[in-house]
Amino acid sequence: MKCRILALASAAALACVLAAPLSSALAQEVTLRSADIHPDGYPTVEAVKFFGEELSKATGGRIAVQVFHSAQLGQEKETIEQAKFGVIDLNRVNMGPFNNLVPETLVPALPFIFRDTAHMRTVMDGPIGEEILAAFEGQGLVGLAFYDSGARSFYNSKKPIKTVADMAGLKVRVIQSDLFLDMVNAMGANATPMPPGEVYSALQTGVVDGAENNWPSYESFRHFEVAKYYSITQHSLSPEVLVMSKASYDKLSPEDQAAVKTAAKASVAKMRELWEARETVAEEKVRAAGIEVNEVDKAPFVEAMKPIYEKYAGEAKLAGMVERIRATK
Ligand code: GTR
Repeated sequence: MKCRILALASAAALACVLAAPLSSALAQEVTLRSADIHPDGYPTVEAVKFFGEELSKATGGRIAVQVFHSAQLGQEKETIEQAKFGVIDLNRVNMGPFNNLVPETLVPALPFIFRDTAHMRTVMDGPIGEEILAAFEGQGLVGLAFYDSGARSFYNSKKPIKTVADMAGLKVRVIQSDLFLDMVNAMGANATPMPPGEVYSALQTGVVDGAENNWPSYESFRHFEVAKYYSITQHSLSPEVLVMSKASYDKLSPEDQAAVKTAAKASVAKMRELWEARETVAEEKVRAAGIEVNEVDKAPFVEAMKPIYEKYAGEAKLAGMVERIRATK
């Protein structure tokens, strides 16, 4: 509708005055819906909010992000499906629930693949990280950024795990990933895949004896109340990932797509800051609550993982990635 005929004061001109600013505003404003199972205030939730603020700044307020935290949109397997089909626009999840869908995500989730957090960050910030992000495309997703997730260790309600033999017979909840299932079984325990939202009551009722996670999740899911033996195996540094639905991404102009990628990268540094602070606070909090923590000699656990590497990283492409990660200083 052209608005040069205002002087005529016709009904059409009036409609033009009333409608134009509103309709153009509506046509341009987009709110992207993002899912996270963690509660408000958890570092992943706050990092995605920060991403949204950066994106909003870069687009003059045209694009905003709303984070639906606390599994309001479902557990991770469900929200991955929603993102694939464009029902939601963004999803922050761990590598684990992607393992069965995107083979490249197996590599950073492999047990003991990274020497430490600095090594993990260097790899995920570099060409291997870019290759893994690109691999989401085959699932109707755009990989945007990796976030820290600390180190995952075992905890249970029965006893400290000091040796691989201590794992025998323990019922351990794992992420819904065949890699995690086989990893825990190869250590001699009985793995049970389960969405995170069901773990507290499974621990409480004895459906499982233990699980594995980093300090912030152990604290935030309140698993320390029902599984007080935390054994520092640090067997996985499996990072988090922020993905966007390709259907939603393709609706944006190339400039806005670039703004999404830039804002996502900017949120990585923010996440690292938030994560480090939260790790310390969470560990202090659970220790003060009276949990029992023990150090573990990791070498026998590393040794027990050989068949896992053969099964999950035996194929040439993934084996090559493993080699390149090991060679990364
Ligand atoms: C957390 C991670 C979640 C989820 C959870 C789990 O550390 O942030 O995305 O994967 O672990 O164990 O299911």
